[in-house]
Amino acid sequence: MDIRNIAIIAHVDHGKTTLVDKILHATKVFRDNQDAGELIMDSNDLEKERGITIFSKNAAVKYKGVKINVIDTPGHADFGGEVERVLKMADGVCLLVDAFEGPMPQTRFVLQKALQLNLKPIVIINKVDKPNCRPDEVHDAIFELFFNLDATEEQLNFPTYYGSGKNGWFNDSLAPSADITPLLDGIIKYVPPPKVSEGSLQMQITSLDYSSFLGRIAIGSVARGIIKENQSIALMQADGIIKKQKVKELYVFEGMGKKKVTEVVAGDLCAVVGLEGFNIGDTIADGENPEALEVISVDEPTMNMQFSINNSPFFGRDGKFVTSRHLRDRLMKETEKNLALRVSDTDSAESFMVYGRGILHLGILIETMRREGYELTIGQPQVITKDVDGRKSEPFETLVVDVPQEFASKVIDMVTRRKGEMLVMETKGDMQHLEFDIPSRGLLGLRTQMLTNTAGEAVMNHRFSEYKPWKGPIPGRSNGVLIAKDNGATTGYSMDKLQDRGYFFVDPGEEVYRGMIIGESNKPGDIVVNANEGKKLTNHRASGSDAATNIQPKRDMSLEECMEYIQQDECIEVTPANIRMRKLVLDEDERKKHQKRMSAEAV
Ligand SMILES: Nc1nc2c(ncn2[C@@H]2O[C@H](COP(=O)(O)OP(=O)(O)OP(=O)(O)O)[C@@H](O)[C@H]2O)c(=O)[nH]1
Ligand SMILES: [Mg+2]
Repeated sequence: MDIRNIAIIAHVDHGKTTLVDKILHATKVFRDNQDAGELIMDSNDLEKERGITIFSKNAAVKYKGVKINVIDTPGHADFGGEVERVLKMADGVCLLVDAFEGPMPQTRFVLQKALQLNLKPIVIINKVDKPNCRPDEVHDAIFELFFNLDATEEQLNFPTYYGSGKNGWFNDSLAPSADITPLLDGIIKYVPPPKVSEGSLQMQITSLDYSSFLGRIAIGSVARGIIKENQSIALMQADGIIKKQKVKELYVFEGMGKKKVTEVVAGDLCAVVGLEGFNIGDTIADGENPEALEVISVDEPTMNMQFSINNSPFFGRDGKFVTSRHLRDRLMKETEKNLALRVSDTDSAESFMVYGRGILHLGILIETMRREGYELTIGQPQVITKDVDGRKSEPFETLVVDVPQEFASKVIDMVTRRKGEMLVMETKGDMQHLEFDIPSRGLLGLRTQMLTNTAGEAVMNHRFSEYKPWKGPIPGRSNGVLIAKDNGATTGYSMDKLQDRGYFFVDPGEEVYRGMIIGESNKPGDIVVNANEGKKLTNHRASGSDAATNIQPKRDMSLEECMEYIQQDECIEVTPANIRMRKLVLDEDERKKHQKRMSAEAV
């Protein structure tokens, strides 16, 4: 059978999943009367809600007698390692670039990986329906990017398609076509069929799927030979260990799902059920005569956070799973499928250290857990330092900010104070394009500050670059917080009186507890406030509703915003119904003693 294996790669939001959906539609994966809805490939609840792809996914279609395996990849930088791995299954890539934004940090990263693996690139300039888009300029910028990434002569001759995934067309010129068939023809024409070598079975596991019925499923492309149902194979691991195992079931990709088959021949992608204790990078080889493929590395975590049981006064109010045993089991289970995640025990039986690739990576895990009914407390995210050539080193990232001219100096000032160094400053129309090199620590909390200081106009993107020597202290949050003095419901009466001290994260009438963070002060330094006072004389009025109309609406903080907001002496209480920020030590006197001890130790 004629096969093409392609991965769709791009910066976040440049339209990968929309394109894959259009490919599924164009090749009639659905019956004509079947309404599949929008972005069917983003199938997970959180993906649908946030409109982003979190897990890479396989689909397969038939076009003009050719089977095209399509891999949709996530665009967010936290999942870059996953993209790198699944590229191992492809022979070509569709590099999508937004016709307005042009190449962004993640465009560079994914293209670099594709070029290194010598995959055939097809460039797609997407979203040409956008007003003010600049497809020709963007084409030049992409050429320059290829050039800077040391593309070969042949790679520099990349075919380019233009179009709009949203409007359902792609053509080899800017003239709109009726549909996306010009692009499908291009994929068959330019992407080479899979290279298969002669010899016995070899398949590298590059991705995994998880099913509650079948357990862990190994996914990869069969590089050599044939893999068969019930076959005895050798699972060859990175450390040289070879395990004899048996293939239980085999699947190939078809449409959006999988089809059970009895054998898969080299060149096709396949999913293997029945293997135990495998890891990404392991080779499935012939049982008699096993030969391993080159090991692939999985990206190391760059950030950690402490996960503990919920010990707030509201413990157990709305969660189903609240004990340290629940928490531990759930975290350990997660490491079976979440590859870049690590979990370790700590000195305390009630806390675990969780290591991940960034705020979004960890945030998604926490969000998933609270939806399943878990309660937990999470601490301030910390970057993971490493010893590199005898020096304490920390992760650095490339930060790109596009901002209207008038805010440029503010942005530079903000980033520089967080130990960022400016690398590029270019004018693009009436926007300023800035690039920085900044420690990952400096990025924590930057987004909110950036949006406040640029009237919401800044567009910022960043991705991990490398470990470099520790940059020294970086200033934390500049303003203090408003801390609740007592347990109870807040009242409009007292919140109204406190309005000139700052703004609130809670509404009047909301239940709070002593030591909980209920707002931000407009000055440095934390203040403990009484937000539960009732108006003395009017007892018969419902507390909470009085004077509420004059109070500024609360600032709603998402989980990720909270993660970037809290400082070292603070934590977040996460339950199925609530996300609350609080002080680690709830009692005011205890907290003062604790601070004194900490500062004494620091001297
Ligand atoms: N104007 C316009 N918008 C588009 C086009 N294609 C996609 N979009 C929109 O861009 C947004 C992101 O599209 P997705 O397909 O989810 O992008 P993605 O690259 O898969 O994003 P991630 O998976 O999060 O990296 C959605 O709101 C789409 O509707 C297009 O051709 N024109
Ligand atoms: Mg997507």
